[in-house]
Amino acid sequence: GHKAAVLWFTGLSGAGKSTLAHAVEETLHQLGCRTYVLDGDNVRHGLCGDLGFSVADRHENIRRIGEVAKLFTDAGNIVLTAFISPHRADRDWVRSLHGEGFIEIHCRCPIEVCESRDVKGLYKKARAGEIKDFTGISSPYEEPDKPEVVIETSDMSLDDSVDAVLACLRNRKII
Ligand code: GGZ
Repeated sequence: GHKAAVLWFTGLSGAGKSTLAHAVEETLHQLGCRTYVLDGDNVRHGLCGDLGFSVADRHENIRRIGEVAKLFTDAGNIVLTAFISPHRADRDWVRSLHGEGFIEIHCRCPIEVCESRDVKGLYKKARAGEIKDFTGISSPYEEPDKPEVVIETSDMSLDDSVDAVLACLRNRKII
């Protein structure tokens, strides 16, 4: 068996949050854990389809995700969330909602690296002024003060990153 928990991945666009969350989920599955990943693909189109990227909308986005994650943990799951969640106050609010099962994982990556990858071409558009309030360019990212895990996603392999997250879960007796 395993305990319920929220693995809250935070970091810039292109830092690798979703990739790491899905890789951790894969490993947790192999261990027999019940999991669910919440990310932009399954949340920003539906549940949060009415929200944009203003401070107020990001706040509401994170609030809803925090509450949905609570429903999943109430059902015994390990929930993995992959959202920029740039505001410390919003992340801290989710932390207080979840208590000790909340694991904040900072996917740290220099913006130069995210921007050079620019998988979706969004940084280029943001620089050109075609997207406003873009995190790291024209909207802030507040780094976590005391995240449970920091992953340097530009330096570390995906396998090593997964191992680091799993080590934290073992330490805390979640798995
Ligand atoms: C940041 C934006 C923006 C703006 C669209 N700022 O790389 P992506 O494409 O797939 O990830 C980004 C995603 C961020 O949504 P989140 O729900 O994670 O944001 S937050 O937690 O701040 O509410 C990016 C895309 O949406 N995107 N416009 N202005 N990212």
